[in-house]
Amino acid sequence: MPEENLDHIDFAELHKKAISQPLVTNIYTADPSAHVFDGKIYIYPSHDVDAGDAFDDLGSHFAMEDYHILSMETPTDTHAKDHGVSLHVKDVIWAEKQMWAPDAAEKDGKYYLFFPAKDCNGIFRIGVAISDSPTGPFTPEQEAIKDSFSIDPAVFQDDDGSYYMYFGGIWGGQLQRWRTGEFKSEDPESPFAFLPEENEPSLCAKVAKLSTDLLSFAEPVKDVVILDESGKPLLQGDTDRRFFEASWMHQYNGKYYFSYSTGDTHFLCYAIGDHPYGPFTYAGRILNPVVGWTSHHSICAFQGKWYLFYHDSSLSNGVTHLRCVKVTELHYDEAGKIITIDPYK
Ligand code: FUB
Repeated sequence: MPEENLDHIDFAELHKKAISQPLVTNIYTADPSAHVFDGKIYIYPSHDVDAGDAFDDLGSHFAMEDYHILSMETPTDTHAKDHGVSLHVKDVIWAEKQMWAPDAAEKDGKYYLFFPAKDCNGIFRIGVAISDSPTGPFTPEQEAIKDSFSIDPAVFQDDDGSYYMYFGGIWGGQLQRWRTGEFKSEDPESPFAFLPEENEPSLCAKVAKLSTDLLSFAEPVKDVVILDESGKPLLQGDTDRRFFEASWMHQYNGKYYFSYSTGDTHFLCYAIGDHPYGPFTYAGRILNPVVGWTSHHSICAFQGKWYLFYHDSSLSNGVTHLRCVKVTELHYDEAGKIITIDPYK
């Protein structure tokens, strides 16, 4: 992920054109996972910091150490409340660094924070921490979720009360290193080793049903297959459409919408299926590229309207790893297609 050349961007103009503004400005935030708990919006973001690490394709410059939870009375508020540190990496025994994009779920009055971090071997795992409050503080489990790997957990509650975790990310997210079911540690400096060829089916996000206590996988992980219009899996070379990272799942009119980032082509896209496991058929773009290399999101309904929570790097005038979370309304057409959003008018 090369450091971007920002010389061509007029940031004063960009701020004016932005369709929405940062929800908090006291800290840098990213990867917003939004949920409605007890009638209020809670946002579970990454907390971006500048730790001085050099830019690289592995994302070493994303050196986050803790999580802050944000809340809003309604998505039309211009600012969110920052509830302070809810979990720090120093309190997670199994984790060493890089607290990347989290998500949360509620069950029976308890709140579960799911988060990826690198362990002391430099391998991304996914952990879980529990609280009586949606804003924490969260108490982490002693070990990462058994058989978890890679990044970007997104936990979806289905109508029947089952919970599913979607996860994974390529390049720095290490998904390609798990293709055989075991972690490949050779050639550790290259994020491109072990990727499929361009004409092979693309790497898939992963999904697993969670156990009833939400602390483990209830089954072996499965691929989240995305098909093209002719029913064939998207290819690795189809970089405008294939999965890269940042999974999310929501339901609309009885269909399951799996959404994700295309990473190096910077789109948020979605695919529609009839079951939480898919398969899903590619359906289009949700958000065109934002300022900053990464794009990440969540989709959440509130009082009959739908909202896209997303981020860009506008608050830092374009610094890739210093981002800010935002929200905008999202619309569907009559056929259930999401109308593509331009982040700057
Ligand atoms: O915030 C670190 C990483 O950047 C996330 O895990 C990715 O989804 C991307 O947003």
